[in-house]
Amino acid sequence: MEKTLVLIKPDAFSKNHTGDILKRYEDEGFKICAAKVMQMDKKTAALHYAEHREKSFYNDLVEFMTSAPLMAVVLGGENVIERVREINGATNPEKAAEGTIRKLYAENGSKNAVHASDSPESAKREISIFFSELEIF
Ligand code: FUP
Repeated sequence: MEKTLVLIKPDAFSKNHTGDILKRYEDEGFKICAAKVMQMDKKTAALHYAEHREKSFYNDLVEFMTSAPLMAVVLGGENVIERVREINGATNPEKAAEGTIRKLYAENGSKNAVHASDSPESAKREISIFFSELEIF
């Protein structure tokens, strides 16, 4: 079964949108294969966002992602990587399609409610940052 990593980011998690967001994924038929509430440390955030290290928004991004608890989730199902990114919507909520999670819950292009892996390679790498094999069902 294809798997992807979703993060329900500190903005959405602190505003109690987690249940609504998980319901959207479950309603699409995707399975929750792993889940945990955690607060990312700087090291974990640096690993997860390694590809953005040189970007102007990197320090603010790490600051935000480590500022408060979030939920890390592994979702499984057919075409889950592509489908979850469609359900989440564009990075910037102003550009996100109606009904997408980011349109509904994101504050802006940084505090944007959710993360989802963008390719099979990213999914494998990102899942291994947050979960051990034994924690994934
Ligand atoms: P996405 O794949 O939609 O999560 O977006 P990116 O990989 O391009 O960006 C990852 C994260 O960096 C975003 F979720 C939020 C943050 N970001 C900013 O804070 N400012 C930007 O201009 C672009 C991205």
